[in-house]
Amino acid sequence: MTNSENVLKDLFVDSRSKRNLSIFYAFGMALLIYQAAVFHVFKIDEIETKHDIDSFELNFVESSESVDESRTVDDGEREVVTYDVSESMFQSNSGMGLLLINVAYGETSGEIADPCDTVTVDLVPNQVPADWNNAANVLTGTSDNCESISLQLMVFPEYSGSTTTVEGGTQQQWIQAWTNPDYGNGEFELGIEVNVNAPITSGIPTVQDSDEEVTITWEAVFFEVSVTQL
Ligand SMILES: [Ca+2]
Ligand SMILES: [Ca+2]
Repeated sequence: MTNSENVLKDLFVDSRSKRNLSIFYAFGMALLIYQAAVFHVFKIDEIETKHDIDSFELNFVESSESVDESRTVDDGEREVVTYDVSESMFQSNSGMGLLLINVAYGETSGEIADPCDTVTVDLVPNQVPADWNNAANVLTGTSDNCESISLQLMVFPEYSGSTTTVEGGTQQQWIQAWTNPDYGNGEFELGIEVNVNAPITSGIPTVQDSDEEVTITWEAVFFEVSVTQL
């Protein structure tokens, strides 16, 4: 008989060991009952705490800065125009929600029956803090019928402008979460490319279409957040 077998035999045969085992089981049961009680109390506590969580309504009031700029781009060329939002906008608002860009053009050659040129624009993702990967972004666009092109960049993460209800935290914490002067603060870069579509009369030396003038409107949409406890 090995030592370990001896131990097992002793444990079950020896009456003192049997008593020890009974004490052990009793203690184990007591522990289980205690744990169940603690769990029950904790759950009740947790449920009560849930009723104590504050709810807040977030409201956003928007205001914008708008800037126009015209640029003549030669046929086959790509130019980059830049835009810095005024620092005062960051100081007087909670944050910048989004950037809207409109690019308009016509046919300015003055030639009869000169078709609209092809204009392609792209907002260059760069180091300006913004929600560059947001699915709602429209960073490129093209037009060949003189209709204007609209782009959109979501700037402040998760900003939608809609009134929302949130739970937990404090009023001050929610104001802080929605106050940040960094998003949108920097130099945006818009690439503009023009490819002319010449009139059919362009074989005549005096008839030329070699460029197009585009007008870019930058609109930086800011918001002021207000937080109301419900
Ligand atoms: Ca043209
Ligand atoms: Ca043109």
